[in-house]
Amino acid sequence: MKLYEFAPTRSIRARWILQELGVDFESMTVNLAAGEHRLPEFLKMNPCGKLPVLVDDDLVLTESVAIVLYLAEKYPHKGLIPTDIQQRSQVYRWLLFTATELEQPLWRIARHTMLYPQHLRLPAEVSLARQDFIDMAAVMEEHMQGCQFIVGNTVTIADFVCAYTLDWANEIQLLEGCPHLLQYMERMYARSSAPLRIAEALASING
Ligand SMILES: N[C@@H](CCC(=O)N[C@@H](CS)C(=O)NCC(=O)O)C(=O)O
Repeated sequence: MKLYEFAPTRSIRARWILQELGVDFESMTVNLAAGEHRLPEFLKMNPCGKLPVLVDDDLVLTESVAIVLYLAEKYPHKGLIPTDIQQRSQVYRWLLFTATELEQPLWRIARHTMLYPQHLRLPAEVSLARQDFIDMAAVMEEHMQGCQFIVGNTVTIADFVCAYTLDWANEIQLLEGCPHLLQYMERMYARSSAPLRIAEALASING
């Protein structure tokens, strides 16, 4: 298997599952800072020009959450996705909640603070997105009270995807009102299989 990745990005989600599964994989760095994701060879794999991409034999898979689901289903004996259909539906729920309700506000903030050209950035979008995140994080904060994992009593893929997303939020001081989420995220990153935190990954590419 090959993972096309760049350290401080959503490719952390895929790397985390691969490390947790203990699966051998080849890391293919695509340097976003150098624009390698816009080269024709990369665009043939992912026409969106985004990371991560997982290649497994003749499967070329994009979308971090799809990659995570694929890996958990490929190695069912590792138990990262429940076999019980109701428990599994809760994993789907929290994966989608994370990708739509938590990550999207974070992405809007990133676009309007760093990614869009200066003249297109809207400060009001940043304030709105921060509040959208805070409102949805409060729901998860409540859910996590007294819980070690998001679904049931064992770790699932929902935990890895969510912990990475909470680390992203923490980078921009959005977890200050969520002590349970902060503790949970730090507990997840204390696992021996955990990847670099975003700040560490950023430091690794900046030398
Ligand atoms: N929904 C996609 C989003 C992927 C994405 O936006 N990746 C970013 C890095 S975190 C990227 O490659 N950005 C390059 C660009 O947008 O030009 C996923 O979860 O895989």
